[in-house]
Amino acid sequence: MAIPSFVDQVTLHTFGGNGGHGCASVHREKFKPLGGPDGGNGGRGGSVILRVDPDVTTLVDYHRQSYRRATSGEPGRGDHQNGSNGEDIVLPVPDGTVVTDADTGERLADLTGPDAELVVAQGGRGGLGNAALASSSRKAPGFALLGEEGLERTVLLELKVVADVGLVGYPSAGKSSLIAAISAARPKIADYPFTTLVPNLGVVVGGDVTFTVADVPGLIEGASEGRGLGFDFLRHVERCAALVHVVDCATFEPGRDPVTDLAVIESELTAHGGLEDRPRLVALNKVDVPDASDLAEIARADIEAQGYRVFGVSTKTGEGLRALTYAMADLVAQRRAAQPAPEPRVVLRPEPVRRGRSDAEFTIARQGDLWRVRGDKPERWVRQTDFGNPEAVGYLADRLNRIGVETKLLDLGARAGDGVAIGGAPDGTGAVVFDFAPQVDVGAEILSRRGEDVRLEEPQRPAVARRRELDREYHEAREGEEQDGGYHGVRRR
Ligand SMILES: Nc1nc2c(ncn2[C@@H]2O[C@H](COP(=O)(O)OP(=O)(O)OP(=O)(O)O)[C@@H](O)[C@H]2O)c(=O)[nH]1
Ligand SMILES: [Mg+2]
Repeated sequence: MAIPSFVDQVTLHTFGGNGGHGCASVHREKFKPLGGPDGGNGGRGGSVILRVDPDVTTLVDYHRQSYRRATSGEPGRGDHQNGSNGEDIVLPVPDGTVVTDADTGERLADLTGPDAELVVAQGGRGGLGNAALASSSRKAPGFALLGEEGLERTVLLELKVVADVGLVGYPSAGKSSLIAAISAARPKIADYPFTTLVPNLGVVVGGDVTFTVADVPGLIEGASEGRGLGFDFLRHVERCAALVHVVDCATFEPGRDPVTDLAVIESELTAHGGLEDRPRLVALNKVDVPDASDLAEIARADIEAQGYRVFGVSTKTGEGLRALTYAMADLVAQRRAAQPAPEPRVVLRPEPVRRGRSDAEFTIARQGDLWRVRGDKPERWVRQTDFGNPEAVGYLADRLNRIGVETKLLDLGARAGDGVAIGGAPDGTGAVVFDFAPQVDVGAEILSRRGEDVRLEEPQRPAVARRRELDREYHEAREGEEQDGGYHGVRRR
């Protein structure tokens, strides 16, 4: 299939850049062996941004190239050098582009107005280097935070032309001719059907109202079932304040006359739906042709009886165009008065909802045999952790404790050794699972000292290991005695 030159619906895959990792480094200088941590921060990943550009009228670029990736941030380096940020990529889109999340179906934005923009795929944050992680209690961190991955999002872009008045009618009724006659637009006009393949837009001045008019490709009976060019193009008149039926009074096609044509187009509009409340005008066109003028006069009474305002016009001679233009301007002005223009939204950033207050920073729920911790912070912290580095894991534990995850788990009845899952998809896949090893006092039972994490201990020195083993045997033996007064001996691994 040939590549089309106009596309008004496209699926776009976007990838934010990854954040650069922080760097763990120690300053080195002659005669200063302990120069302190000097690892720089990673740069943030670039974002993919959609921005309205009035010069762009089609989504065809994204049809040709539907994967767009922003660059990643650079990692930090020693000597306090921060990594550079990844570059954002800004994708120009036409005014009136509606953006929907392809996975959830959520409407993300309706981009109207110049420079309206949407950050579709946010780049990841860079990780802090060990210089930034140093504090009075942690003077020389031997770890840095990882950069976060950029967001990935697949979106459906849909162009809905932003026009005040929409022209509808049979092919060759003179819709494009009407736009050409009342505005400076110069759409293609020809005497064969389906000359117009993409909507044309024109700016019209009627009295003191300036408004835009769009036509859509011609409709025929059965367009809703896909005949002709179909009726999908009607989405381009969905935003219009008013519709104008352009009716051809000079056609010799059998079975066609203004009243029937109008009824056919109306039933296509009904099949499309959502346009019922839009006021309509009827333009009986081509009255410069003598027979057409007669036919228009006969049809007028009938159509007016149906409640329409009717205008006999000729785009050739200009007859009736002034009255029609003023009537359009009136409808536009009424609509504008009824709905004050919404505040222009400039930057939209669909980000996960922030849970700001400290009591709502995380939630814990029992899921199967796991305790599932959810919350922006805990999930982000897990992503930033280099699990190959025990010190980094300890830092994570400290951060989680600081917001009270451990206390909450204990309150809920979690026991040492229970699985605790953080992050991952809503169904739990991809989460990081820990064994719960509380470090705070639980009654008289102290599992390990604060600042010490039994899970992370390196193989111990033989003497220490032997002492602990003896301790354990003793306690197990005592427990056995207390339970049933007997001595059960000691199981050995
Ligand atoms: N005599 C006469 N011819 C007209 C008038 N308006 C349009 N035409 C002719 O009708 C034909 C179709 O006009 P278009 O403006 O291309 O019609 P359209 O409704 O845009 O048609 P599609 O784009 O195919 O749907 C052209 O040959 C025009 O010159 C008019 O007022 N009088
Ligand atoms: Mg046309």
